[in-house]
Amino acid sequence: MPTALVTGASRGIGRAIALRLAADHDVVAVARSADALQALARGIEARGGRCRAIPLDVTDAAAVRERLAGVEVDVLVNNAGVGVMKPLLEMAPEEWARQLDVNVNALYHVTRAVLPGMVDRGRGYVITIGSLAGRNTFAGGTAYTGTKHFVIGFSESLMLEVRDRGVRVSVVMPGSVDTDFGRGRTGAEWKLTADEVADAVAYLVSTPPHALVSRVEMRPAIPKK
Ligand code: NJP
Repeated sequence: MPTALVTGASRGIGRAIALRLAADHDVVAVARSADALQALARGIEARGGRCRAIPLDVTDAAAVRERLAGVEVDVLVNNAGVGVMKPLLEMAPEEWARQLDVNVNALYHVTRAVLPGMVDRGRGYVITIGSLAGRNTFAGGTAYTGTKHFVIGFSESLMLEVRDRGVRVSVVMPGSVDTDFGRGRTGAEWKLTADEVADAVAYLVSTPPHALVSRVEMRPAIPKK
């Protein structure tokens, strides 16, 4: 069974991706909330799957190196992310730094930890959850949209670096998804669901090794009410 490591698997989109990939992968679930990860692991195991919970702050470079050392990963889903939507003039230094640390710097820490193994084995898949905010802008988005623009540059450059070494790289860019992210869950029918984003990830993983869908943009298809 191949192994899929999902960051931010304690809730929201990451949890949905972990549950979806568990049907045909051993899951390695990463986030800071140990209890939520244990609950996820129990849920996956109750369905006959396998899940290893690794409580970890992905912004802690040393901890990422130490905890992920020796973990063989076939599919990495860089999903952990935070968003503080407020004007620059109101944004505290900690809010700015946290968004860059989780959405940008952690991509280096986590990907750098597992990519060498993929390259050595000549196969692997790195999927990063970006956002339509990675090509749009809005007031209140200086940090968040900036980080998600970065995600596209990161993902598509990495794709060109490793695609001829058997490793595929894709970015999934959803619009609004009904999770606890940012301003929080609304139950609004027009929003995408976390399961729909998980479907897109599962689709990418299911594509044949010689085919690479490197960018997926997805948006709600029903109008806002
Ligand atoms: O967010 P949420 P989503 N170390 O808040 C984890 C993008 N996106 O699922 O550590 C490790 O429910 C946190 O775990 P914990 C978005 O930019 C979303 O909606 O236990 N993990 C939790 O599992 C992000 O990249 C929307 O608190 C850390 C997870 O991240 C991805 O989708 C739209 C961490 C966040 O769960 C998932 O967002 C869009 C750390 N330091 C893109 N800090 C949307 N929801 O509308 C956080 O276009 N996490």
